[in-house]
Amino acid sequence: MDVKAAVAFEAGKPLEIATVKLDGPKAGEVLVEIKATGICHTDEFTRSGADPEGLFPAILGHEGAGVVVEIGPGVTSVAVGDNVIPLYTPECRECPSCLSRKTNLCTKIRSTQGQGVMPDGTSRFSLDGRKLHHYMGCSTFANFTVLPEIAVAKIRPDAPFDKVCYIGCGVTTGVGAVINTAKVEPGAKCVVFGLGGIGLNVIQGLRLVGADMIIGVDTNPAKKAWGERFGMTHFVNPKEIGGDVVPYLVNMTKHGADQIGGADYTFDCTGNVNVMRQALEACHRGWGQSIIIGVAAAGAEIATRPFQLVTGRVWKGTAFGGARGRTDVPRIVDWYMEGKIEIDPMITHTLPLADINRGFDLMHAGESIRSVVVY
Ligand code: NAD
Ligand code: AHE
Ligand code: ZN
Repeated sequence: MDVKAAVAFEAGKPLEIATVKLDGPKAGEVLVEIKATGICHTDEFTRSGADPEGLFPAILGHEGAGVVVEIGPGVTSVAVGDNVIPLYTPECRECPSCLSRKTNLCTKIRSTQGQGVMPDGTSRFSLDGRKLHHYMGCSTFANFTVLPEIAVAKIRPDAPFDKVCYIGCGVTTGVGAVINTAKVEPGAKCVVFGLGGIGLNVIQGLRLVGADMIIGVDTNPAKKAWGERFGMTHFVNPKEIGGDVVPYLVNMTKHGADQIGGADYTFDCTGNVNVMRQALEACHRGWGQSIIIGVAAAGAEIATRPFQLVTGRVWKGTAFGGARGRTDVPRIVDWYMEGKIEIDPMITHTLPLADINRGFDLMHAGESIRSVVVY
């Protein structure tokens, strides 16, 4: 069938709108009509050429929501007409990782997903006979896409596509990093570095679990008002403090008789390896945990003195907020529908597919939190 897509032909170039060919679902797969998709910084990371796994030409996009319009043989967990959110982290419930209960990183289809193809090794997208790669197993920058049934979460029918698409990545990543990865307890003192589409969701996750001190750090002064909107209690702009941000944060978080400072939990939501080091070193001696969410460019490495870890700080990472998509995503949609978490104010821009490059420009300019393409 013919579908409308934004194609990344080459690294670093704007996406091009094209009518491309999409082959239908095979066994265990579903055809989904994508109704809306967010634009995440990770799409930009790959588009720019910074992603060591990036393949071109490709149809990017991994933060969508839509409707199942056709199912392949053997599909049992979803039916035509179901509303779904595509999952770049699938949940097969039978691979060693799923069965371990220690991680959400299902391995069932990860290798073909990284090669930009479906589990049978083929791409279903083409243009004039030329293969187009799938992206993160989702390719939501097309109005129809094919996904394995283990890579869709069935959601309630009354949830609005143009809002809950954000649960396909940003919301779940931020809120999940707090709940699933860090397991933050009420009363905790926390620091969030980078108040964009992910960091603001970390902040609302911290508010949800009852953290006492929620310090937001961002070099863009406009992010102060944004952080406060979702529960941030203090704001630090590293460019305005006239010194190193680490001792500044340690001093802010001093508590207890010994007056040793440092946060209980810190989160990197920038993808900058220097910030990741600051986030670790701003943790409390003996127990502070720093969670890396940001994705860094090919070749980038993190560093710190081993002393930081010897003295009890913990460095962790999280993908998709540690969420098991088919199980957790429908629950997060419920939280949104019940008013437990906010999404609407973070969706600052809604665009037609034809204007998708504007969404990337707004991200670069720091003007958007989330831009959503509505088909
Ligand atoms: P974004 O561009 O919306 O936000 C980044 C924020 O960081 C901006 O507000 C920016 O001003 C701020 N910033 C930049 N440099 C800074 C510095 N030196 N100190 C403090 N703040 C600084 O991006 P986003 O969509 O929120 O994504 C954030 C990161 O998370 C990206 O690297 C993205 O690829 C990654 N990500 C990871 C996962 C995961 O599963 N691990 C999921 C989604 C996104
Ligand atoms: N391809 C990159 C890795 C990028 C990465 O870490 N992606 C996250 C999701 S970011 C969503 O916005 C992820 O899920 N990682 C787990 C995985 O298996 O990729 C690189 O550096 O190679
Ligand atoms: Zn993302």
